[in-house]
Amino acid sequence: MSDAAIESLDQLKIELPSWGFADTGTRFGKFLQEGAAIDTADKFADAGKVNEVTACCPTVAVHVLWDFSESQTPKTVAEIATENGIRIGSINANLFQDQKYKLGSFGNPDAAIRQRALQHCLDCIQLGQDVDSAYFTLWFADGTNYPGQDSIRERKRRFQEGLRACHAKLSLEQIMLVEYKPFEPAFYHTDVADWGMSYLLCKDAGPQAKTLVDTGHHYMSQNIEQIVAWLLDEDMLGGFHFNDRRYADDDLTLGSIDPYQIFRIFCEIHAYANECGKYPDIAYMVDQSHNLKPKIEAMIQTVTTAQDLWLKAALVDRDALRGFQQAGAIVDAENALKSAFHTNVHPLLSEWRASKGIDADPLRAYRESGYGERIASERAKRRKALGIKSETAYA
Ligand code: AFD
Ligand code: MN
Ligand code: MN
Repeated sequence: MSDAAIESLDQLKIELPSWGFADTGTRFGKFLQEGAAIDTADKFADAGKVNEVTACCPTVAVHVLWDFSESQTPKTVAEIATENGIRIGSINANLFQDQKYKLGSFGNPDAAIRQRALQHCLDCIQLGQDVDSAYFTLWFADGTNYPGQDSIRERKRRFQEGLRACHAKLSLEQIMLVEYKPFEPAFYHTDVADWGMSYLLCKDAGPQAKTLVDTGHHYMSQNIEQIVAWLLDEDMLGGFHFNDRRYADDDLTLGSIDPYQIFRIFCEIHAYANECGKYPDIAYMVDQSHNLKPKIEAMIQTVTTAQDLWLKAALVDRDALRGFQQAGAIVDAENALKSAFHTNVHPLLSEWRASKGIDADPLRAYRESGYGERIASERAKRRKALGIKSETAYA
């Protein structure tokens, strides 16, 4: 059982978000970190370091407006990633920052703005083809803030039109991920608010469109593993954005609030693999951008927590569980999960890490490398030389 569990860790390739290494913040401001990445090369270097100490993060997700500039060709950016031992993963469109998107992007009542948003997406899809990216990820901030502001049904149809046009541009190698989120920044209705809306829009767009489950994008009481199970069973689970939340979409590190929920989500993945004989081909991506924790340490913490919970879920005795379920032996069935969840998997993780030639404790290895101190000093000098001022709290 434990050999198979260790082997299954090779399935868990975790994509890192470029934006998680730069100074970001909440709508109330930013707390700047000296070691935060200044440019894309820094972000890729940091992602490369996390991959070096964890051996399970070969790709980095990029945000087109933040990671690509006129001065760099996509190929150049892809080469910078390769130089750091990683590859570009998902291409994330940015349909929420530009002033023109005030009333939405694909959902905007103005056809000219919808066309601009679509063109941005078509450019992103082309960019993905230029850098051999497998995933094109869409998250929409679209929605309304007041009853009566716009027609909910008309906006739905605008999204169907825009997503069909995106899907038509995809190469055979690309998958389009449509992420849902119940609210924020729209506060009356969000156009793609739950898994059902994403599922419907993806089915309508075409066979290469799948739903992206951001683990922070659910109301407090929602059963996320049930959503994952349904999407898996319909072959519509495109992947995850990993983070945690206590109240809303807080982008806290995975498992920091509710590790048992992530364990139960991973149980659905392992149960699927146990039944189908292979793991689903989905994207496991981190989506966090921390204000308080040191960014690289927070990323290592998220990745190692995901591996820990994945291994625990792999240890559930599924044959015994099926027997308990058939027999209606509820206590035994629940205990089959709980005993796996309470198993200390550090020895198994150490065995896997030894097989990859890395330290059993990635965070310790990172701290002992002195990388954090080096980049803090080097980037502080660069910020000064570039005249990058520390921003006010309400930037
Ligand atoms: C925000 C959004 C969403 C998106 C992420 C990266 O809520 O999760 O995936 O930014 O653009 O967290
Ligand atoms: Mn997300
Ligand atoms: Mn989010």
